[in-house]
Amino acid sequence: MGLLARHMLWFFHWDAHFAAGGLKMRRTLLCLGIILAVAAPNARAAISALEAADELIVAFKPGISDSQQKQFAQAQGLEVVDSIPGLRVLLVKAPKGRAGFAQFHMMSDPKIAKVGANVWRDDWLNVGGEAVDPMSAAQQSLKQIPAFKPAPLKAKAGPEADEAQWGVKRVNAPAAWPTNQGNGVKVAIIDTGIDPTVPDLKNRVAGGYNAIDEKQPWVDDHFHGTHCAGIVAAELDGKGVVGVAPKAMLYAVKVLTKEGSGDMFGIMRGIQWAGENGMQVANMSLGAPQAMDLIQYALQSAVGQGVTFACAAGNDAKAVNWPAAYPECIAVSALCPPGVTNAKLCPSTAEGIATFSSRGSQVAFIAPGVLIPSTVPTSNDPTNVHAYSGTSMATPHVSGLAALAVARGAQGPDAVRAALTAAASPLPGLSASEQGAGLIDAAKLAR
Ligand SMILES: [Ca+2]
Repeated sequence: MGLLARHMLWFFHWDAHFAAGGLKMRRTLLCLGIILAVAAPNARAAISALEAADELIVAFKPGISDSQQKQFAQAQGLEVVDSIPGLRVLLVKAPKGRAGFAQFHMMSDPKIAKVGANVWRDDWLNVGGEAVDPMSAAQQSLKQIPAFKPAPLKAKAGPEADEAQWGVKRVNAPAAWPTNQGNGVKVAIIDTGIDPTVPDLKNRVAGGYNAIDEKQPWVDDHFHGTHCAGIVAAELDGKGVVGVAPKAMLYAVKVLTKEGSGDMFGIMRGIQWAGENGMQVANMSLGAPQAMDLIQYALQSAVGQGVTFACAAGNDAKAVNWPAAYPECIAVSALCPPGVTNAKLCPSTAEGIATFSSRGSQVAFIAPGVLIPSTVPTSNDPTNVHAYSGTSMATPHVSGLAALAVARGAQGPDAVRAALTAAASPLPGLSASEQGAGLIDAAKLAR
């Protein structure tokens, strides 16, 4: 396979339904699969699969100037399509059928740090056909969980009790809020964008960037990024939902299209943007079950610039996916709600890891990831709140907790990871590969 190695990016959740007779699950699988760039919304996406395979990402070593990079590419017969100057990365196109040769030739060149295919992946979407029940029914079911006693609210009890969802309560975020709400911490959501018109997000979204096409808006035209954003920092206002760090500032870094598709170059450019623009935390609820060295290359740069990355472990119930498996990421597995049983997702009443959650030695923490209500665009749910399940939903809990750690004074990814580890405790009955250091208690991140 070599150059044409087929990676699979996942991006994966379940849509929760509470039918009159009981809990029903609709499984929604979004998987960015084999290269098939069909009906995609931008120019690069519109190119054919064969042409996509001819795109290469070339990372140059330090000291090679922009003009030297371009001269080098042209000398190889490569057309420069785009660039990430801060990373010394060019996106180039090889003549048809010549990409493999060009890659092989450049790999041994002393000017080159890394070179690889710019793999574009389309998703495929497998959605069940049931109508969505009102969210109030879901809320009601969650309130009836017998084994779960939420932490007492120390401030503004009342509206918050309904606003704080089970995941936010399970990490004890309300106990931190009287002294720490993540005030002003910059959190990038590297995803499908964020819908800033959602009431719970409109004062929380401070900006954004479209890494797929810099001239296009970063507004979410899917829902996944908006859902992750709400788990981090939805407004504490007595309405809708509330995030773990409700005074953090959100930045939408759009690297995936309205279909949930994306290419390696766009994801790298989004990561680099986070580093160059002072993001303190970045949420990456996306990944693939194969290593992606070029994405790690971008992560290393951004981590060096002070960004803490929380990354979803994956939803294939197997080994931890990438980039979560890289040491630059804090990998997060998905926790079931206590007392809720579901044959597919959470077969035991004992609090445990979700069946779908990937696991392994790289898992740093476990966080709530089943039946997580959060913000969505009106097009997804007219109430602007909907429940989904996945390590995609677990990860933003940890991003929010990381924002609390930053607000409390942790500076840089190592300090943030240490603060989160100190605030975590293992859950009984779960192995280290399932939960890492365990569940983080936000009360220990209070100021
Ligand atoms: Ca709210």
